[in-house]
Amino acid sequence: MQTRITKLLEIEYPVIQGGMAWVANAALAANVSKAGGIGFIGAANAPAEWVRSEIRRAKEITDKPIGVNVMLLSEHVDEVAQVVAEEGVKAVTTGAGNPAKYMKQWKEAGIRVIPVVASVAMARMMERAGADAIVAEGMESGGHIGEQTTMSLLPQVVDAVSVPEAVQLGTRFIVAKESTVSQAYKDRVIGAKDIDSVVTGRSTGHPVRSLRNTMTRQYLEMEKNNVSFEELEHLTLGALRKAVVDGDVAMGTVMAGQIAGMIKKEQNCAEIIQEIVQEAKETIKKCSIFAEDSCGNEAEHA
Ligand code: TUI
Repeated sequence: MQTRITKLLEIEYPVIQGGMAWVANAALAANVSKAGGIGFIGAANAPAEWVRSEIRRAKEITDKPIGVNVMLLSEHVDEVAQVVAEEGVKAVTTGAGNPAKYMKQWKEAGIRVIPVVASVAMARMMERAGADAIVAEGMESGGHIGEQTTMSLLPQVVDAVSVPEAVQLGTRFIVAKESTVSQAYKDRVIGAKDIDSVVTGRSTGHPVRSLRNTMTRQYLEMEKNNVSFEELEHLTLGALRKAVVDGDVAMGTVMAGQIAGMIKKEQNCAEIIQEIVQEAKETIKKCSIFAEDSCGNEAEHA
């Protein structure tokens, strides 16, 4: 299954694993890459030396290309950017900001730069700044989100830029067998219904999607009552770690996309990727049948 993305990243299948904070460590990233996609270590707010050691750990597990997701709001972002360039990875994805400042440094180190964007304007800006590809992320995603749905964002980004666009999965890989998140977190994702997905923080300008729990109920109530930014911050400080590491899914932040409602079981990274590829192949086959018009002639632009 060759696409511009598989060629760019020298991978087997066009499947990118989202660089989820606390979740996407060397074990998850390396196993996604081993299975033919490309795994990304989520640097999130971690210190640069943690990122260095995770890159090295991932390279011990697999020779396949791996990447790092750089979260641009991190206080360690300059050091993380440097470590990524020093250690050498196949690709960098970025989130929660504009990575233009690091583009030259990464490209000189031979790294493919793939900004994650939530708007057409940012996609255009990133192409001009030299991005090799773009991930368009809709507001159904877990974690820090923009305003557009994937359904409207993606075709507009496709029309606006000529660099390749990629499909990225996060939530599905949270429940991978190789994912080291707490069992309580995985169980919440697997048990989630459509309406369990909520967005907190709209009033602060940093909207975050997660699964409804005691914390989100308190948070939304506080937002309704115009409680100060500091008090809201206090409620969620360290809360993702609480859910991922300690398994506190009542007071922790259980970040997940709306797609959690469709995720029913734990699977190996290889099983997840094979299933997606199989379904994609079947869809492509169906599309090619529909590409013939009612007279059985092939459509011109099939
Ligand atoms: O970054 C993500 N998802 C994330 S980051 C994260 S850690 C965090 N938690 C709470 C608050 C802030 C960060 C958890 N999940 N996805 C990619 C993404 N990037 N979504 C939206 C954006 C984005 C937003 C604004 C990209 C660029 C942007 O530009 C702002 C600017 O600088 O103009």
